[in-house]
Amino acid sequence: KILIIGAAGQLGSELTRSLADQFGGEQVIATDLRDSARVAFDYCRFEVLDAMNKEALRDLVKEEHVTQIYHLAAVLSATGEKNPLFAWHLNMESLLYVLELAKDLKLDKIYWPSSIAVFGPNTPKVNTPQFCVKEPNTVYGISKQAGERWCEYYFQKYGVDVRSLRYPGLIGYKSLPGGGTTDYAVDIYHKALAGEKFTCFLRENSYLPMMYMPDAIKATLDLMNAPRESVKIRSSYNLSGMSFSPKEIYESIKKHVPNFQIDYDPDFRQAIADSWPDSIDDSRAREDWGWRPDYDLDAMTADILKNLPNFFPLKK
Ligand code: VAH
Repeated sequence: KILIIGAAGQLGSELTRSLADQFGGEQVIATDLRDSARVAFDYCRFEVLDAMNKEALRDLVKEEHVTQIYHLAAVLSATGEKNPLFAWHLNMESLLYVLELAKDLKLDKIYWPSSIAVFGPNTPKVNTPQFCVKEPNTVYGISKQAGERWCEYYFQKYGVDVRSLRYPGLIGYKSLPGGGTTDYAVDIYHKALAGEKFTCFLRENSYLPMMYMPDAIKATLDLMNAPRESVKIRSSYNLSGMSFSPKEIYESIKKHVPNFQIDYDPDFRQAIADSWPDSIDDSRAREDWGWRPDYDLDAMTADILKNLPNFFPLKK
C-alpha cells in the first residue's frame, strides 16, 4: 500500500489522485492533519495523521502493510520565515521519522520533495548545476538541504530507497495559493479570471524556475517508477520546466484576457526570490531516468485559463 503524508497540500492533492490512478484507490491511504480534507479523497482511503506523531505513523504503516511513503508535509518558504523553529522542527523531525521507519520496516520506497530553495545567494544563478555551492538563507531551504543530506545518508548507510526532486515553483489550478514565494504565479490566474487587478509581491523582472503541475506529477512518477539502479543521485535531482518573470506570465495571460491589469508591490518574499536561481540545469534527470517537460508558459496559461473556472467556479 502507498501512504501519502500531507495529501491535502498543493502537490499532494494532485499526486494522490495520480497514485490512485496508477495503483488503484484501494492501495492508497491519503493522510493529512485536517479531517476537513477528507471530502477531497472519495477515491481512496483517508486518515487524519499528524506528521509529527511518530507512534501513529508507525502503527498505520504496520497495520496497513504500507510499502511506500510519499512524505509531502512541510512548511513552505514564506510561512517558514514567520515561524523558523517550528518550520525546522516539522520539516526535519517528520522526515527522520519516515526514514527511520523505512529502515526498521524495510519499506520498498520513500519519496520526499526537495526544492530549488536549497540554493542560496552564492549559487550560480543561470543553469544552476546539479552539484554546486548551496548556502540557503531561508529556514525552508536549510531544512531541504539538511533533508537531502539525511536522504543520501539513509541510502548509503542503510540502503533505504529514498528518492527526491528539487521542484521549482509548482503552478496548478486545483489548489489555492499557499505559503510559497512562487505562489504569486498561482494567484495571478485567479485574479485574471475574476476580472480583478493583480498586485504582485515580487518585482516585474524576478526570474524564477517554475513548473506546471502535470509536469511535476509526471517527473515524480517517472522517478519513482524508474529501476533502482538508474536513480544514481540520492540527495535530490535538479528538475526544470520553464523560467519566467511576473511580467512574462502577465503578458502570457494578457493574450487571453486583454484588459487584465497588474502592479508590483514587493514584500519580504522578494529577498527569498532573489536568493534563488533564475534557471536550472536538469541534465542528470534527463540522462538517468529520461525526464522531459511537456509544458511551456503559454501552454500552461492556456490550460489553466480553460480549466480553472470549472475547478473554482467564479463568484457571480
Ligand atoms: C515555495 N513553492 O515557494 C515553494 C517552492 C521553489 C519554491 O519550494 O516555498
